[in-house]
Amino acid sequence: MGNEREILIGLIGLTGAGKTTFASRASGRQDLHIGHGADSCTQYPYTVSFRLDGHRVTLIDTPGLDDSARPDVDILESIAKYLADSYGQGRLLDGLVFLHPITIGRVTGSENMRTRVIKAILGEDAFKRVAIATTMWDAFRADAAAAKRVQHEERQVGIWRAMCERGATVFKHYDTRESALGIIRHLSRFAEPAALKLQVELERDSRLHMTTAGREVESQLREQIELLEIQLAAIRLQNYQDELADEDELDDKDDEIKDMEKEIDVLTVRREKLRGTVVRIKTFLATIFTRRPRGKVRVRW
Ligand SMILES: Nc1nc2c(ncn2[C@@H]2O[C@H](COP(=O)(O)OP(=O)(O)OP(=O)(O)O)[C@@H](O)[C@H]2O)c(=O)[nH]1
Ligand SMILES: [Mg+2]
Repeated sequence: MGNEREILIGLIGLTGAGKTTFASRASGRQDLHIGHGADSCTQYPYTVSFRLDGHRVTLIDTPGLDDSARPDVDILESIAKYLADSYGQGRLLDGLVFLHPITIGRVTGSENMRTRVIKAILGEDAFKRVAIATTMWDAFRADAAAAKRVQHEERQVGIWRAMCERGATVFKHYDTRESALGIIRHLSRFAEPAALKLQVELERDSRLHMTTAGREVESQLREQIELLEIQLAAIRLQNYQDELADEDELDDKDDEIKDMEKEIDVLTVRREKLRGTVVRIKTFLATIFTRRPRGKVRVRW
């Protein structure tokens, strides 16, 4: 086909959200490693390709984001490196499937933080290239699924609203090939792929903490450290005022203080690591050939 091209689509989401299952359903591949327990299964990003409607579709399956309430600098760094490398090779994304298991109940603080980071990585211009696919609908009886539907819809007026208003589409993904291909066709509707905000920003300045996503993670770390410091000061003040008579209670407070101090240390180390992280875009010769041509100029091979 004359206008055949490769459509590149990334899969992101929590560990166990069903990213690899989605890739397997879409491609018909039976040999992909699908998780069984709660532990994360996919360890490194890899690609799966297949043909659809005369195009080559390549899905990038990625390791899951974890559900901890702490902002994770290592995950941001590995996403940034992957995006920087593919950008350097001139491989831009057509779209992203953000998989979200509906087994999660109401919106949590960690989901909120994670979504803010994802939005910062993408940038508003890329929201229209996002399909938010909720998974695990078949895991519920009809009545429980009805309750989940309310939570699914609440997210569209809550944490996903900004994305939806700028063109992201929410799908109920029913774990079938047809459902997966419908989402992929939806994301294949653009004539060209596009750079994400993080890629454009890293090209200008390779310091991760200077990007919008880096700033977002840094401000989340700062907020958590500040909150812990306030709580710690309050406990110390109360200890001092009460001069607690009960020894056991004093010991409990000591443990609590130690745990909080340890947590502050962990968060501080992460913040320092973020400030020292540089992610360079290495431009390969291939970029000259594969970057999309400006105007009407066509690149000849
Ligand atoms: N019932 C049901 N189970 C699903 C669905 N999607 C995935 N699963 C199951 O959920 C578990 C995790 O699925 P994976 O596809 O490995 O999840 P993942 O997002 O790739 O996880 P990581 O690689 O750890 O990030 C597996 O046991 C799947 O069989 C779904 O839509 N419905
Ligand atoms: Mg996986």
